[in-house]
Amino acid sequence: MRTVSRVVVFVFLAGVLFVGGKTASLAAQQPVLRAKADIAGAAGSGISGFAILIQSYTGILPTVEVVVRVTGLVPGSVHGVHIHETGACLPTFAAANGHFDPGPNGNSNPDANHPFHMGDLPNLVADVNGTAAFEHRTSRITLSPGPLSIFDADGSAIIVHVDEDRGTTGVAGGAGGARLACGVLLQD
Ligand SMILES: [Cu+2]
Repeated sequence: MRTVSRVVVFVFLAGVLFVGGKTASLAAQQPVLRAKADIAGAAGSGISGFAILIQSYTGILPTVEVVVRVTGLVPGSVHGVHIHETGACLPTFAAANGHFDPGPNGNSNPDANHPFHMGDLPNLVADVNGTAAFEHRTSRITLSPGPLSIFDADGSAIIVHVDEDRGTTGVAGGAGGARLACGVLLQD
């Protein structure tokens, strides 16, 4: 009986090592993809910043580290940030359209399906110097091709809002209201 248990344990461990090794080799084959955006407020606002996105893999699952940094904000202010569904900031920031949300709900209305859009991100909180930054890892988007890719036919942009994102559903302006700054996301 004891010998049988040892054999079972050995076979189990061998299986774990085999699967683990295969996972590691799959991850090694996946490219690390990068994207960036130069973020700017309206002319004369003094608001500027950047976003850097880096995709990596846990086994076969892609995740994206999103780093956002913005300066020129009112000290202590809080601002909603999202990936929006169109890669445009001109002629006005409205050109970026609604929140990036290819599915499964597929409703880019900022006041609906929030905060469950694929492009929803944490708030930026400005320090005493008016600088705000966050690092956030998400599995809601990819940089690589696929149904969650931010590089779809019309691209994507990152929007910083005037107000805090309160994470509400169905409340007008609850996702941060008017648009303070914008940056088109580009492959890096
Ligand atoms: Cu937004």
